[in-house]
Amino acid sequence: MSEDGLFELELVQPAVDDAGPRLVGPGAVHVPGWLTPVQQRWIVERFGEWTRGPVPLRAATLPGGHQMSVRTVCLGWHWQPYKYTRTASDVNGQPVLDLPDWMVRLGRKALAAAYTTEVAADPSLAALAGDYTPDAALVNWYQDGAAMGMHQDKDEASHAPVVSLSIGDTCRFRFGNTQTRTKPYTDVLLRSGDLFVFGGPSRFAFHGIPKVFAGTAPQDCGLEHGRINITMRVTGLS
Ligand code: MD3
Ligand code: FE
Repeated sequence: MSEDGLFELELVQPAVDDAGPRLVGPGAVHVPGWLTPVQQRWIVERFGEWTRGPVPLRAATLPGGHQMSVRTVCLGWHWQPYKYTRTASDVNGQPVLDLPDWMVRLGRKALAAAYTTEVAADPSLAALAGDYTPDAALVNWYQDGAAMGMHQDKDEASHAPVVSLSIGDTCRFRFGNTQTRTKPYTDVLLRSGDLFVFGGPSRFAFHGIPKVFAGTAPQDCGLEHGRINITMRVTGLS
């Protein structure tokens, strides 16, 4: 069976060992189903508010002129290829929304959860969770075949972990290595409610979203179609 076929089979019939937390790389922890359906629906409502402005959801244009298929709204700091700014100078010049306190607290809980799971028990990393203070979040919206190519996130001056939350359609997430955008990599299905934390040596690994499986969002997540991904970051800027 093709790789695509295998993944699509897994969508309807998840592997039994798919439910627990998993260490995907050093410092990279996948915690399936971390957000409850109630939390997911509440975040989807906030997403509706964020997209009302002052900066709209937008597809960033890369330096070569290529427009990304993923659309993004930012909190705390506005990301544009390849820097963080306080105003959306590449969109409409408006100031970026604040990063809400609840998201900082959620980020701390996420880090503590990921680094205390049995697979990833790392007391030194877990101890840092209380001090974790993300100051930027990129909120990505995937619709109609949107995908994200392999890249590294290195516009941040800090090496602090990135916290990622998924809501809506299931996607294939490709977690690579720090040296090249090609193999070796590990493919992981990310479903609605999943948490992924990227710290330590995994912080600067190449990664991407080769595919979103349309129509796989669970009934109770608050989205009928499409996928939201929130990534919290510490920019290290001031
Ligand atoms: C590993 N987002 O916004 S989340 C991004 O699903 C981004 O929208 C994808 O890659 C998405 O930059 C993947 C997982 C993720 C996010 C940030 C990372 C993995 C990461 C930063 C460093 C290493
Ligand atoms: Fe990224």
